[in-house]
Amino acid sequence: MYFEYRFILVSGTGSLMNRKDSDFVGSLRRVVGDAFVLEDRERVSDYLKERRGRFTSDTMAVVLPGSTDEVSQLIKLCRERRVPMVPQGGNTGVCGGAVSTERSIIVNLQRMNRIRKVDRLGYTLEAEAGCILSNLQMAAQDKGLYLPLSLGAEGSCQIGGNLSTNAGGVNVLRYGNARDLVLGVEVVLPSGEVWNGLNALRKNNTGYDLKNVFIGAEGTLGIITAAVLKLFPQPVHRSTVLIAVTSIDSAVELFSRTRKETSDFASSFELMSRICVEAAFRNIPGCRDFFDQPYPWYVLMELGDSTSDGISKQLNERFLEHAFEDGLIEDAVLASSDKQASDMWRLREAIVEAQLYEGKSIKNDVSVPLGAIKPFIERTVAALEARVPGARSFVYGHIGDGNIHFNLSQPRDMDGDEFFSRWHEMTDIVHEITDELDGSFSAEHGIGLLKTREMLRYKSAVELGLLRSFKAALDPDNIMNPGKVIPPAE
Ligand code: FAD
Ligand code: 2HG
Ligand code: ZN
Repeated sequence: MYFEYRFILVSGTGSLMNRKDSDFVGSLRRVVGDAFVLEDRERVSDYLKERRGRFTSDTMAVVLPGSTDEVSQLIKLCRERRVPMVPQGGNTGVCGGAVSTERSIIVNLQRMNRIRKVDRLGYTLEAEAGCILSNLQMAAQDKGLYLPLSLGAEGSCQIGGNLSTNAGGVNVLRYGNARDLVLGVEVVLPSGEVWNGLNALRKNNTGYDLKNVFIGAEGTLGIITAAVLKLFPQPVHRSTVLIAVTSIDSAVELFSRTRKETSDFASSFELMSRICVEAAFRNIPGCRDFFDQPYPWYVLMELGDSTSDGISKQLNERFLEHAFEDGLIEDAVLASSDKQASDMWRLREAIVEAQLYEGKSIKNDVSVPLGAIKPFIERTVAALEARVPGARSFVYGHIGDGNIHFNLSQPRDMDGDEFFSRWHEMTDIVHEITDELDGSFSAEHGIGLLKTREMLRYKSAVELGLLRSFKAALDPDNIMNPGKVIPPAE
């Protein structure tokens, strides 16, 4: 047994740590250097934050390695001493995947932030896992290229975290999610061995596609230390439009039409319900209405191209004209400047923060086939209203991908803790309807600690068995982000 229950007070931290823990932390210091092992409670507090206030996080130490070799040495030490480790990027994940226990160490990749190469001819970028997503976008842009992965947290999330959660975002429609943007990865396995899978090839048909085992694994199978990403031509012309519609049917029909009429040029097709934009107007400075009357639903659509003449605007105008003629659109504002387009995006992205001001919230991130979006929303709103009268459904999301964020805010007259005590009752309603409509209970945010219960419920025994065998084969000592993604056997 590794832990010895003779506690000492670690100077200046206010936390209790036994002698062996402190020897262990000393060995971590020898790998990365004293400055890069954080124990002081104040300094570690940011790494322990959990956005939803749903889980409590603690740690023996936060370790900041500077190279793949240091990650490898850290893992070997942890394996030898059976100390669990929690890989961490920008800590913006929303499913508790980067939450740690007091006997685990957090390995945050922030120092591994070198962009190794931007290949203008091959349209690829190679970077270390700790690079902030928006820095990679800018590095591509500096070379006239485009990294399409884009999400509200892009100023603080790391590419390693994006790949580990297989993040989606607002451009999935045209460019795919994080998984689709990866050509190669470098991973340090739970054995400490380094797998260098950093190829930049578009075609490499040599057996199992191992990189995909690590993408979306949420740090349970190893630590991603670098990746080669696909780049695209930088869209130099964009056409952004905010459309008001009266029904979900119209929004879905519009989406189907835009694919054909704009020749699949749409990169984003986002849905927002009135309650979401009202919360943004109320709570987030600078958000304003673009129409002179309220509408129940809004669609934010963007087209982009890199042709010399710029065809997006023309395609968009023609599409809108036809849709008006056919009575699918109530009103629309076509952005006439970059500023107006970014104000429209600000409104969309403000919804996440705006909901924080509306009391406690329970978030669901589901996907259903496009034809099932309307019945999904209608059935779920009705079932929830019947079960928890007054619960407010914030419905928005990436409907071009069939991905709905069905977020509930506490009834105005209900205590927040009472609302939270009914968490499973409400999420079960959402997930049962999703399942009946052949959807997924987690479309883009992953599983983390938050949805292991759903894994047990909705994944078949065969699938759970496969997941457990992967985990056991790669991480027999269960030191790599234990408790996340894979539910314990019943
Ligand atoms: P973290 O939160 O630090 O970690 C997430 C998981 O990945 C954890 O399990 C962690 O252990 C693991 N991990 C992190 N780095 C590594 C690594 N190098 N190797 C192995 N495992 C690792 N998500 C979407 O999909 N679409 C959105 O549109 C979207 N919008 C968002 C908007 C806001 C405002 C916020 C706060 C979040 C949003 N998210 C969205 C959630 C999204 O999953 C994360 O923002 C992002 O992908 C996580 O990256 P991170 O670096 O913060 O990872
Ligand atoms: C978005 O689409 C993100 O804005 C975050 O996926 C959603 O926090 C959320 O519910
Ligand atoms: Zn989203």
